[in-house]
Order: sequence, then C-alpha cells, then structure tokens
Amino acid sequence: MSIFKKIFSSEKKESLDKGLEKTKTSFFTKLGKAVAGKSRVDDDVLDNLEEVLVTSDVGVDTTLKIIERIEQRVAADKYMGTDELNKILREEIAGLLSETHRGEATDFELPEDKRPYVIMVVGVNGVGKTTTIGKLAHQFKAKGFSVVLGAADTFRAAAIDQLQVWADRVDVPIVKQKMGSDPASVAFDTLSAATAKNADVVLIDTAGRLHNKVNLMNELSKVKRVMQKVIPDAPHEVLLVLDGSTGQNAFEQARQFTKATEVSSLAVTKLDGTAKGGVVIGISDQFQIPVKYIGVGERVEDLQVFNKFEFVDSFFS
Ligand SMILES: Nc1nc2c(ncn2[C@@H]2O[C@H](COP(=O)(O)OP(=O)(O)OP(=O)(O)O)[C@@H](O)[C@H]2O)c(=O)[nH]1
Ligand SMILES: [Mg+2]
Repeated sequence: MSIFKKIFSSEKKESLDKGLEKTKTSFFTKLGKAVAGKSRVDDDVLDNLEEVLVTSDVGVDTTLKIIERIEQRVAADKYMGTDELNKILREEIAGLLSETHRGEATDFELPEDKRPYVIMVVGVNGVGKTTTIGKLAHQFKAKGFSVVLGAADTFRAAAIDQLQVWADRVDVPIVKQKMGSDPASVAFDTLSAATAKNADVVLIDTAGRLHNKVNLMNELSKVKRVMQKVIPDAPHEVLLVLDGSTGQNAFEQARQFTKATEVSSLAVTKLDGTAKGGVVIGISDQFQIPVKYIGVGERVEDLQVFNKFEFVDSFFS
C-alpha cells in the first residue's frame, strides 16, 4: 500500500510538474528580468515583481497581498539579496494560501453518508466540463466507487455523443435522452436509475451555452429542483469548471457564476499548454469556494485533486 501510494504520488508530481512547465518557464524568465543587475530587493525590484505576478495572471488583489508580505520582510531585512527572492516568494505564497482552510479535498473521496452522491457539473461552453466528468468517472471508478453519468446537456447532439464516448471508455452506465429533451427530465431519470442501482456517485453534465445567460441559469435551477424530487438534498456538490488558459476571464466567470447559482467547488482545467497557471493561486486566494480539481493534461490521469502546497512546491521546484 505504501509503495503503491509513493508510486502514485510521484506520478502525480510528474504530471503536475509537466503541466506547469509553460507557466514556470514564462514566470521565471520574467522574474529573471525583474531582478537583472540588482543584488538587493529594493523598490524597483518590488515594482517589477508586482508586474511579473500580475502578468502571470495571479490577479491584482492577490498580487498586492503577496507584495505586501514581501515588503514587510524587506523592511525587517534591508539587505535582502535578490538571490533569496525565489525562496521568499515561495514562502509567502504558501503562507498566504495556508491562511484559508476551505475543506480542500485530499483524494478522490466521497462523503460516506450521502449515496448516491450527486455532483452537478456547470460552466460556460468549452471549459472542459464533459472531459472533467470523464476523468472524474475514471478516478472514482478506480477507487472502487460505482458511477452513473447523466447527459443533461441536451442542447447539442454532439454533447450527448461525447459523454457516451467517455461512458464507453471508462465503462460506466450513462442515462440519456434525445437531443432537445428537457435536461431536468434527464437528471431526474439519472438519479432514479442511480438510486435503483445503489450507485455511489452521479455526475451530471450540463449545457454551457443556451440562447442566453438568463436561460442558462434558469435551466440550472430547474435541473436542481427536479433532482430534489428524487433525492431531497441533491445536488450534494455543484462543481464549476473554469478554463485556466483564459486567465483573467476565468476569474470573471467564477464571479458571475457564483453570483447566479450556488457553487460548492471549482475545477481549473487546461493548465498545461498555457503560461497562465498563476490563475490557480489567485482563484484559491480570492474565492470562498475551494479549488478541488485541476486539469493538467489530456490523459485521464491528468485530472488531479488540487493541493495548494504541492502546487507551490511544483511551481518553485
Ligand atoms: N490540454 C487540456 N485540454 C483539456 C483539459 N480539459 C479539457 N480539455 C479539452 O478542452 C476541450 C473542451 O472540453 P469539453 O469537455 O468538451 O468542454 P465542455 O465544457 O464540456 O464544452 P461544452 O460541452 O461545449 O460546453 C476538449 O478538447 C478537451 O480535450 C485539460 O486539462 N488539458
Ligand atoms: Mg460538454
């Protein structure tokens, strides 16, 4: 068990390190320029550092908090060398993130007293909802949980097909109706089937785009209401998926969605292949909702349970 766990976590680390490569290259190139020719951390260096953080999509508010923490340290040690900046940044970012305890997940686990545990997956179109559901189904199944998928994105025929592909690949049952049918009705059927099967977890896919935003939010509310006819406290989790490669846009989506509907956890996808991985630091700091999962690649194993310390570790290693 312990050997298995070690192998697994080293794989997780490898995938994370690889996924963050672009962000790290870009960040440390900028950081190098920010301190070029400077031996001491002075006001110029701090100004440059602020710009590096903002342009790395950490977000203005979080950047200011980090700079403030570093300023305090510089005030205490006026001769702080720029060669120490890496270490200090790492410590201060880890320190900042550790101030919030939002019940972060440690593994692909499910609370024991809620069966089937219903996760409704929401987010605008193209962010990675369906892919994340496929990856989650794989991870939960690998943990021994029985999974049922619900194809409540009935807006496009391709959406149902895409979830079917995942159901086949992971080998889990899917409940679907034809395109254009009522998403709430699909969700109702899915929960009924999952209850009859004594399933452990239900993953409900939803549409990212409707004719307009108000329609979308109304539809999500209706899906929720109808699910509660089968399982009164469903959905147990509303997982908002954000595309990390859109940087500041991901913040904006998080803001709008959390205003319009109750969101209980976040997944930030597509961190591989982008230099905007700093968004995760800002989003973890800014939102009262935990970042539970991150997507760092296309393979099923590349969906990880987000651990802020592993993240900072990988970032600065
Ligand atoms: N590189 C990379 N690609 C990802 C990741 N997550 C999702 N994708 C890709 O993003 C694209 C969109 O993903 P979908 O899962 O279809 O997104 P969606 O939110 O379901 O989109 P709609 O159904 O149109 O609302 C696909 O090509 C996925 O392969 C990730 O972590 N890394
Ligand atoms: Mg989809």
